[in-house]
Amino acid sequence: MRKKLVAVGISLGLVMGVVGATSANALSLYEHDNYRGSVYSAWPSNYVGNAMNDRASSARSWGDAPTYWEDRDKTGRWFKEAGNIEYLGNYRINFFEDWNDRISSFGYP
Ligand SMILES: [Ca+2]
Repeated sequence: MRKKLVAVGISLGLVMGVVGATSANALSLYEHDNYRGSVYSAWPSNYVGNAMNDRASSARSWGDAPTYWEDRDKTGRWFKEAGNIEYLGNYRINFFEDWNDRISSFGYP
C-alpha cells in the first residue's frame, strides 16, 4: 500500500512538472458568454477568422497572460489578461466601450 502511494505521488509530480515546464500556450474564443456557442481555438492568432471576428464574448487561455487586440495583426487597442474571461463585456475600454464582440487577434506582443 505504501509503495503504491509513493508511486502515485511520483507520477503526479512528474505530470505537474511537465505541465509547469511547458511554455506552450492555448487560447479559445467563444461566441457567447460563459464559454458557450461556437469556439475558435489557436495560438497565437493574427486574425481570428471571419466566423469569430468581432464576435467573441468569452475566452479561456492557458499559459502566460495573452494580449487581446481590437484589430487584425495585433494592432489597435489591446488588453492583457490571464486565464478565464467569462464575459468580455466586463472588461471596459472606456465609459462607452467594452471588449464584447471586438477581438480580432491575440498572442504575445
Ligand atoms: Ca475587431
